[in-house]
Amino acid sequence: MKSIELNNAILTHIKKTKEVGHYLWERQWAERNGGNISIFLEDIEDQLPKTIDDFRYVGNRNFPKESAGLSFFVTGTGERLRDLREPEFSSCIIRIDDNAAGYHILWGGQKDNFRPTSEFITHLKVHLDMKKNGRDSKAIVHTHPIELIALSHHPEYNKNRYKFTENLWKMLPEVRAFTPNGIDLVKYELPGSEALADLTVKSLRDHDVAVWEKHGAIAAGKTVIEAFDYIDVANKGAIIFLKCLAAGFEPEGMSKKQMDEIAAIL
Ligand code: 2HA
Ligand code: ZN
Repeated sequence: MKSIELNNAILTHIKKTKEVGHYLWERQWAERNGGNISIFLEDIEDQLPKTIDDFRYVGNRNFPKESAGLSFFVTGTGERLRDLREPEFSSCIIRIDDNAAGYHILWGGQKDNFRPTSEFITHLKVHLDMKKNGRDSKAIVHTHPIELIALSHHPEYNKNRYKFTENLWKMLPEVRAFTPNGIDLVKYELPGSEALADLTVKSLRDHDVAVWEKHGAIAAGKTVIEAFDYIDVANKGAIIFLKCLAAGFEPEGMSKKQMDEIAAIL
């Protein structure tokens, strides 16, 4: 199968993606094929051979028109993030064609019927929105963090997006400081759907983490490590919150004054 040579920048991205895949598995946030990762490779154009017609092509897609010609590193559907030890089998680099009607697989995906993640439409729409808004967050991580998901089942707190962030921020100064734009709760939608993609785009415009009700969390960062960190910090808030509830008391939480003090030094 034809494949491009990877430059150092892409090799570094893949190394960090493997590192994060390992963390997700260790955390039990990546059961079976749970979770997916993508990176917008804005600068790959100069790596491409003159003609890419003889690279594997997958058509009959209907991507947003603005995605024409863009390239992405993305994990595969049905693939285990723990298998990122062998990324050429479980992930790929694709370039969307000039009509946004399909893509060429430029590297990886070395398996029959390999396809990018089932959540690709969400990844793609978030990448396009970040690009449009001049945001420098080119890496996206979706995973299944246990405590954030558990809290999204809470019959009271899953009704109030503001309370959701507030409760997590109040658990630990670090949560307030390192998710300064908050942790949003996105109402349940079918995994892989356009509806979920559209709600996620809106949510990540002004939050650091979007929690998908009863499903998982997604964040974007300059690197996959930064995207992972947002979710990790948010989940720490959920761990503390749930531990207090499990011990039989509602956590007191930091006061408004204490939180405002932190906000003032950010
Ligand atoms: O990759 O996590 O949301 C499988 C999923 C779907
Ligand atoms: Zn998922």
